[in-house]
Amino acid sequence: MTTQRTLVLLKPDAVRRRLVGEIIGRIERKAGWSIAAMDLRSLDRETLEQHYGEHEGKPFYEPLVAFMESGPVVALVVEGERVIEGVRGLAGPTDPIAAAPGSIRGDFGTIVRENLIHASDSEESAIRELKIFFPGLS
Ligand code: RTP
Ligand code: MG
Repeated sequence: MTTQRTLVLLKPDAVRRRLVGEIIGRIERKAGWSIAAMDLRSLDRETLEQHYGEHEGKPFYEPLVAFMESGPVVALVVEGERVIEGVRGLAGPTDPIAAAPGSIRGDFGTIVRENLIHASDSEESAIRELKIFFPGLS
């Protein structure tokens, strides 16, 4: 057993398009996973700079931060067996055009920036991101 925790963000497009229930439903239906924490919140620039620091200086960085500030997100901690890899699989590739039907981005994504969901991409990222978004979680 490799029980893990991952940070999931349902991005502002998911909230605006009322896809929160649909996406959380897909996560909940995965056997053995559970939601350890969840809330709707607006992200400030400082939090986003920390979260997306690896992309600073790239051409898509400023539009990405502006998009993530454009409305509330739903932040979740999802827990379970190999959940880091698992939620990335449910989400599909970054670019919705490349994402297969059946994945969240493949079914609902429009453009690469507005791709509905963030999920930590490794154990190291999960630990770093959970500290930013849920510092009180034991
Ligand atoms: P995320 O970090 O949000 O879970 O997405 P990811 O790992 O699949 O993709 P990443 O490369 O980390 O990029 C972070 C987010 O930036 C936006 N993006 N826009 N070429 C572009 O316009 C571009 N490339 C990336 C997307 O919102 C992507 O999810
Ligand atoms: Mg990423």
